[in-house]
Amino acid sequence: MKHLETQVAIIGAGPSGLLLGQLLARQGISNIILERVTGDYVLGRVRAGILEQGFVDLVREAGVADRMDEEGASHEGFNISIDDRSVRIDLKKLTGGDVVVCYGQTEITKDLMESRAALELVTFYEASDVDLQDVTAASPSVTFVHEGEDYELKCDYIAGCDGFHGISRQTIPEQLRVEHERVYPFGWLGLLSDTPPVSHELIYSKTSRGFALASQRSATRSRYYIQVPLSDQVEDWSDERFWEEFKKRLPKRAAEKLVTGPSIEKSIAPLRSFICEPMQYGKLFLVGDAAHIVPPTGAKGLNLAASDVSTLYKILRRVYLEDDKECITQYSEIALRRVWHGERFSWWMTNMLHNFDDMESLDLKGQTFERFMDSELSYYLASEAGQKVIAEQYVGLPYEDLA
Ligand code: RFL
Ligand code: PHB
Repeated sequence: MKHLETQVAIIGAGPSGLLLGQLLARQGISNIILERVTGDYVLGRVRAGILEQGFVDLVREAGVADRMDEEGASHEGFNISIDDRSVRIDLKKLTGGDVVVCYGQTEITKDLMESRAALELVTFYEASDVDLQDVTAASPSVTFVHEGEDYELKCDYIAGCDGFHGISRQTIPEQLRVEHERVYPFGWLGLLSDTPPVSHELIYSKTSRGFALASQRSATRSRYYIQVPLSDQVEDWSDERFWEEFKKRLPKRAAEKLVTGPSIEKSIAPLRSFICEPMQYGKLFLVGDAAHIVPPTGAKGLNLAASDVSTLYKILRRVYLEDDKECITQYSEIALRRVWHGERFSWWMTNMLHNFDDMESLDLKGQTFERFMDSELSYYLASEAGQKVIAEQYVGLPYEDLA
């Protein structure tokens, strides 16, 4: 058994773990990251694209913003279309100046990985059998296996940044955990292609054929999604079939401009709302997808991960730089307040924009639910007050300070 020591052990090298590690290291707080898969595998996952201002600020504070500031595109608005009627949500005007930045999660992750390597901070990729020990004791530890060798990593605190399928959450005893969950009766089929985006701003499109989203990664790379039944497999969707269906779900004016091409990536993601309470147990803090999942309709998943990171970073800074160990008890409450708002917004947007017509699993019959949601969406889009409610949440609610 090899023995290691650090101040903060971080489980998972997704955006949550890497961003936290980078912020802590810049304050002289030592940390080691344990990641189950390879760095290339992490970078191969195509996910989020929209960053709130709070996220952007945090990346700047972490000192890894050069490429994001250079290549990220500021989006001052987005469009919601119902069949063929489009309404532009003018984020900048409706929020008094706030915008979002379009820059892929993959790129942020890459920037963070490169910075971590340059600073020679320790990351164990392909760490297996990661196990959390004594998380309520004075000195917890994490055991793991790397290249056939057993390790014990002693630490002061553990950040569980290991995503929805990670092991950290299971360390909180079942009787102390409350899990809220809703699984939606459809998924999103996403396609990435080197084609110019159909519109320079995102289009969220509700149609009788189902939902579609036109997003992008750059001026030459598009990211498009369509709502599909959960029973569909990626193999059921040739590129041709995808383009044909996607085009039908776009407003006419956009559809006419659609440029198609071969897919670089294509995958189906199930949609889920999930929250684990509390987000802390002893010296273990859950961060990001390890504690909560949102359906992607509100572009909130990565952004909620960032607000967790920000809260935990403020706490650990106070612990180590101001010797205040009491403040750790604030983590769960502060993080969860913002998480619930993001969850509610994502659930609401998902309900309003998807087709629930033939869904049997809802309290209300699918068609009745659908009619309520049609009414809800058209009501909010019809007034500036309604649009403001959408805009304020889309750009992201403020981060809360510690008490
Ligand atoms: P991640 O990215 O899942 O990373 C967790 C890492 O932990 C590792 N791991 C382990 N390591 C060691 N030991 C174990 N036992 C481990 N188990 C797991 C995993 O290998 C992995 O590397 O979680 P993190 O860092 O909290 O980041 C969360 C975000 O990835 C996620 O919230 C977003 O991608 C969600 N999301 C979006 N969020 C936004 O804010 N804006 C968007 O526009 C947006 N679009 C999306 C999305 C997610 C999507 N999918 C596929 C779920 C679009 C899609 C399609
Ligand atoms: C994306 O670009 O992948 C994306 C953008 C906005 C969303 C979801 C996904 O709401």
